[in-house]
Amino acid sequence: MTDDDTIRYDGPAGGWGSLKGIARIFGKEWDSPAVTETLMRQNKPGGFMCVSCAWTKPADYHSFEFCENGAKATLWELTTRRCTPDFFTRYSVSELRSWKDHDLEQAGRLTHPMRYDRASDHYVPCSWQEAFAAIGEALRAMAPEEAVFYTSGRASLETAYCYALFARLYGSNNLPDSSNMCHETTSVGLKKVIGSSVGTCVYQDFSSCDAIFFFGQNTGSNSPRFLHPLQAAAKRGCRIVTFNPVREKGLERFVNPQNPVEMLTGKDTQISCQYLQVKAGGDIAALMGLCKHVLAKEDEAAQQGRSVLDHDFIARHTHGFEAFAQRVKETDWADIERESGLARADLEAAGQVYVEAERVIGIYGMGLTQQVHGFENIAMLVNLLLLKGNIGRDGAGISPVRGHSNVQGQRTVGISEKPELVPLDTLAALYDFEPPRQKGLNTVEACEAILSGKVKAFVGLGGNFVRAIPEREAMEEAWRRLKLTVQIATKLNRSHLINGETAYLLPCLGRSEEDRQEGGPQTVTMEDSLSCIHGSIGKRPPASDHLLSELAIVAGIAKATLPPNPKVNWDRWVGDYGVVRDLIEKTYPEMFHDFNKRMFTPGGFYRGNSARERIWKTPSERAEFTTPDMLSATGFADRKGRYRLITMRSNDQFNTTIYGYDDRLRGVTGTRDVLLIHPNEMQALNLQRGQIVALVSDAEDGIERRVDGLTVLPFDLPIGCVGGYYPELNALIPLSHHDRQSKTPASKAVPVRIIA
Ligand SMILES: Nc1nc2c(c(=O)[nH]1)N[C@H]1C(S)=C(S)[C@@H](COP(=O)(O)OP(=O)(O)OC[C@H]3O[C@@H](n4cnc5c(=O)[nH]c(N)nc54)[C@H](O)[C@@H]3O)O[C@H]1N2
Ligand SMILES: Nc1nc2c(c(=O)[nH]1)N[C@H]1C(S)=C(S)[C@@H](COP(=O)(O)OP(=O)(O)OC[C@H]3O[C@@H](n4cnc5c(=O)[nH]c(N)nc54)[C@H](O)[C@@H]3O)O[C@H]1N2
Ligand SMILES: [Mo]
Repeated sequence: MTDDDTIRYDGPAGGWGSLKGIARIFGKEWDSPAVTETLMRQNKPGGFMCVSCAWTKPADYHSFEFCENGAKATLWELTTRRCTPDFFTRYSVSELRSWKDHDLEQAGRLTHPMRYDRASDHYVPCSWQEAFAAIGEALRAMAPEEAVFYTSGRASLETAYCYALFARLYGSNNLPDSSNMCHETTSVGLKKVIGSSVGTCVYQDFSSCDAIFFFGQNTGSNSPRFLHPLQAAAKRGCRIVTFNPVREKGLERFVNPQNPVEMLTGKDTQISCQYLQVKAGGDIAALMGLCKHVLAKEDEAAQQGRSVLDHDFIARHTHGFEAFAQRVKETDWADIERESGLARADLEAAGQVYVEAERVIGIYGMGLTQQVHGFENIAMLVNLLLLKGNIGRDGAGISPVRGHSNVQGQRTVGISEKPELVPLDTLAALYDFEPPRQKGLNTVEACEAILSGKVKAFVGLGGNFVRAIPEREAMEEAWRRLKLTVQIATKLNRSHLINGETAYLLPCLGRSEEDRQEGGPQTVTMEDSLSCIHGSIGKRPPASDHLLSELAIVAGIAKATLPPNPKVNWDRWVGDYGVVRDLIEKTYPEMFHDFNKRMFTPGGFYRGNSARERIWKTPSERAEFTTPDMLSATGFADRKGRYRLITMRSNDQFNTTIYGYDDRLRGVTGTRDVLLIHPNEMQALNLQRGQIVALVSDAEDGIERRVDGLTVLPFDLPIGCVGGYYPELNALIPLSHHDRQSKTPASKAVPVRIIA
């Protein structure tokens, strides 16, 4: 077999395929006036902000400022299907556990607050008051550190602020969030090396950069609107160099579905000028190779009295250069080639793009963050940028592409287990209480504490925690021992079917829906990946008359749990979210001044970033060069029969929400239970296309982890790497397999063996 036998998609990203992709899933629902009206308002000032990705919402928006996957996310929320009390009478919770993720959410929008009745194993309807009272009573009966308050990255700034405040008034910093499985490596890593936990780029930087170095982010599926500025950059000659084990369509070729000429002629734009299929976990080595080339060129230039490096920047703004340069020089090309899986000539060619470019942006996603040495991955990308002063000036910078639509913002307004990141003294003064000062639990620590029995209650503000985390089997078993589980959600998912002793499922409004309170229809706000804050107004009629807003649900639980406090007026806050925005402004005056006035600024208002101003909030007050002790980011040794499993997202999913069974842009159709592997590896293992195999964990910790029923498909991946889908394969990931610094689960290189 050869590369030619691999499955793939021959069209470009975007184009007609993206429109067909929507129509295939939603059929007639796609074509109703209500849907068209809602999509027209998506991502525009005065409209509502997409619930899909966190890519920025520019001021110069398109007439349809949405993409294939944004439309899918909106339609998924607007569905006409309803998951009513009748549904729960028909199916027991045990029965529902055998359903697929897709079918659970296809039951439609949740309509009533429900209580789990253990005796009958069914969910039964209850009143909001009953639910709040029972939750409050259970929380009051335990110590604050025994409860965990999880957030998935969709909830608004207003809700997130109130939720974090509630947890702290209750006495807990146990505020893990989806970011802990995602860009926590960024929050911890960038903070450490440049003193800012978020990216430094703004939208305009993409119009003036000369080169973009792109690591482990799948734009075509996960943030398709970002393809527009990338296409514009490529067209004006900006050179894009991509490092990814998978040849992702959007980073190769793109047809802009907003452009009638491109659509009719099928003319696509080549996005990447070089595409390097680095091994999973091979980026530290690849970046070492790039830096080695830059330093070699610097030596050559120095002999002619010129320089490649920005010596002035390095001297005035950085720390640790000498040690780093020494390490780069000592590192052998042979080791770099082996660990990255890339040829020296290719790395030198890519390094030359960096040498020649005046303004460079570094972009990355889960390919760098979800690794055991994820911190070193990010620190190496920062090292590369620092060599030529590519942080803190126009057209340059580091730009992590965030996941959920408000995941970055939630951290900004207090969702954090780390007390040092929260202005606790300000909160203490504003609300007249003594906030907890001890560190809370992040996602991995919360899982450990649930396994050990230290944690007794879990409240989930959105998300699908049990499905998204590693170590599925042990976690599901431990989950049942919890005293209280509360899930605030729009749609049914697997986490709602594994319940503690007392369990409630509380349905909330979606972002596209009108949120009418005492003070009239409400606005909510979110922060995008480029640190811009936007107002969002839902206009659709709510899916059911029994829904409450997320903020009202948080307030209901808080009131039932906490003693009265004259400084904390939940009813007033629920009645008018503008009051909550005033409180956010009082808590964070630098970022949120004139919050209510500025929230509809076209393109959002920028909350500022010290590193962009070259103010480095690190202990050395400089940007840090990091000298890593390893070239492989995997954290495990290679050996015969051991593969690096990449858990991937398809084009038909949003995290654990599965819209359909195709991954159009990769040529996978009709199933998600697959093992993707290079044809040469198949031959070596004597595997046939279509054969059914199992994967087992190869983590050497004595724990058996296994997933059966995977169909072998030949796929263009580096030797030694295999691919499959998240969340189906999460049972294979040990809880201990995470970034050493931030504890982000290392889902992009999991040690596995193939059982034929
Ligand atoms: N439609 C859609 N949009 C989404 C989501 C979704 O599920 N569906 N999820 C949202 C969320 S929460 C997030 S966090 C983002 C995720 O968006 P991304 O950051 O794009 O995450 P993934 O798709 O998991 O993987 C990213 C890429 O990393 C590559 N990769 C794997 N291992 C390595 C490696 O070792 N090195 C390098 N260089 N690359 C590697 C994979 O091939 C893949 O192309 O998207 C958000 N947007
Ligand atoms: N193996 C592996 N595991 C991973 C990853 C990976 O790449 N590989 N990625 C990780 C990443 S990056 C992330 S972010 C996590 C995702 O983890 P989560 O954020 O916990 O999961 P989601 O799938 O986004 O949550 C989907 C559910 O959210 C609820 N929901 C949808 N909209 C709303 C709303 O408006 N309000 C409320 N209250 N609920 C709503 C619905 O009930 C839906 O079922 O998974 C992580 N897990
Ligand atoms: Mo994420």
